[in-house]
Amino acid sequence: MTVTVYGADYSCYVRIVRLALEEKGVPYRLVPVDIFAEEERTPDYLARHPFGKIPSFDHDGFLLYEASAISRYVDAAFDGPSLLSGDPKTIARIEQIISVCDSYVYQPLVWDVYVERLEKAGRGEKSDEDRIADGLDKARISLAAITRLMSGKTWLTGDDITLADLHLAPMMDFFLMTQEGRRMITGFPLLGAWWERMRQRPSMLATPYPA
Ligand SMILES: N[C@@H](CCC(=O)N[C@@H](CS)C(=O)NCC(=O)O)C(=O)O
Repeated sequence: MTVTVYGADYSCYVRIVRLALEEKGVPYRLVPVDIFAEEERTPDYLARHPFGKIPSFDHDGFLLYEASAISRYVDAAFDGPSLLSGDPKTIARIEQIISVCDSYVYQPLVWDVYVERLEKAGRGEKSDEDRIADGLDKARISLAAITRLMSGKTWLTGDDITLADLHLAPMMDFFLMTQEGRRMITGFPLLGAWWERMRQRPSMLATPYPA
């Protein structure tokens, strides 16, 4: 049985898939693909992912792309604790949070705030302050929305960790590397407590972003 993830350890969406594999205890190989390097968008890679993104996934010749499809597949195809179970309302919440992350969390937290504030500065480029301010406004709406959906639970949707937690955590990790992110989360204590639990999960510790 061979499971291969194609992608980079710096990628949020690659990490979502790796977290699912780690939580299920599935051994896998990470084949590095630096998708931002033009020369790595080879015809071979585009055959795995026609939209030229990471991750892509291969389980004994079964090819898949799109992180949420991959992590659902990993959950269903392998033994280990279920990451998508519960009554219909709980499952709907898990699906809702995953969709909220893709639609309203990823762009502001990762691109508008983290990349603009830290990654660009690291490359010696000037940050776009308007974009950061707009990203922070959107981030505040996202954190408030997720806090309301959590409604006092240990993990995002209840007592068990699910694909919803694994989707949000890699985005939150980037956001909380910024000073603005750390300041903002103090206004959302429930989410702050969730992050303290989440960041110490062995799956998170096993998949750190490169320093
Ligand atoms: N919808 C895709 C999103 C994947 C994605 O955006 N990956 C980023 C890295 S975190 C990427 O490949 N970006 C390359 C690009 O946009 O050119 C999924 O769920 O897997």
